[in-house]
Amino acid sequence: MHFIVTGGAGFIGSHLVEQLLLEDHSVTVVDNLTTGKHQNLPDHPNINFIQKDIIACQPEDFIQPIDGIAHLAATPSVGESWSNPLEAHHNNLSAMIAVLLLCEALKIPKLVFASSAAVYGNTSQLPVLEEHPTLPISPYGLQKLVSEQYANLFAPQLRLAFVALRMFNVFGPRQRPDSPYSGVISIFTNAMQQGLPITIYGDGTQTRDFVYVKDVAVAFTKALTTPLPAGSCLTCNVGTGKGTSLLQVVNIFKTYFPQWNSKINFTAARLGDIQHSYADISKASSSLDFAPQWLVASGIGRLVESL
Ligand code: UD2
Repeated sequence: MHFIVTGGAGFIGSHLVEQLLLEDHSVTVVDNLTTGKHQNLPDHPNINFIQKDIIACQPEDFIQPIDGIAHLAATPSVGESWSNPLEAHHNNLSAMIAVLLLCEALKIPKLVFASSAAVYGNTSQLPVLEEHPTLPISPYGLQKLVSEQYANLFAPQLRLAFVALRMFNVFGPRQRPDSPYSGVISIFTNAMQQGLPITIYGDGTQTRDFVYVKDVAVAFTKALTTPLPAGSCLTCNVGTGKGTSLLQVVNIFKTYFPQWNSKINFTAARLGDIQHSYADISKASSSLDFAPQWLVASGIGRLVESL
């Protein structure tokens, strides 16, 4: 099959491209390389690379037929969505409308969207179910939520099968550690590698549903390839269904960096930080046959090996 992956040169997108190639599909990657990198992509005859903003793409840019599009291109940062909400709105929400128009023009039957647990905000009920209230607490979360709602509105009209994958805390190789809003695992990896101290906001007992990027790539691939009715909409959490505390994460890191003996600075919890979060993944399991294969420890091990 032939799929478009927007943001295909980014962290999660590039792993998805690898998975699709592994399953013998061909892939058109659209990426403006703002945060993505060309080196993230393998050299493969079945990749066609378009260096463009998805909003600037025209139907003529694509080779047809297209069996589905995975839309991951975004400003993937909560911090930037606060500091530059208009640009984030353009990249996160307007881009989704551009993708829907492309689906219409190119008669693409399937759209899989990279949504986020950020749509839930500070949910207090655990595990987090897709039916729980969505009360985003950042422009980023709001843009992801409204993107889902646009697609839910357009899908029946366009006879498009739409899947929103609400990702929890994704980690793995190629995640950028360079912003305070980067995932904690990429920040810790970077610090440990350089023998630098790490900072824990709060007491480290907070838990997150850390899901390895290879499992996420498989979830996207299943969403792209599982036959779903035209005009239908599906929303699924993507996580492991288990919470891991930061203290547990630090202990895992210590096994991979036994020589690391820098300080752990404990400081005040971040404003708005939630204490516990983990997903209910039964919907992804029943609808997409998704079953995470990677333990947090083995994922961190592979990440460290990749350095
Ligand atoms: C995740 C998303 C964020 C937003 C939010 C919505 C990631 C990477 N971040 O934030 O974009 O969607 O969910 O709920 O998926 N921490 C430290 N030390 C550090 C960095 C972080 O202690 O150097 C703590 C942080 O305060 C938090 C935990 O580690 O308690 C996880 O932080 P995170 O930024 O990786 O992820 P999260 O769930 O807060």
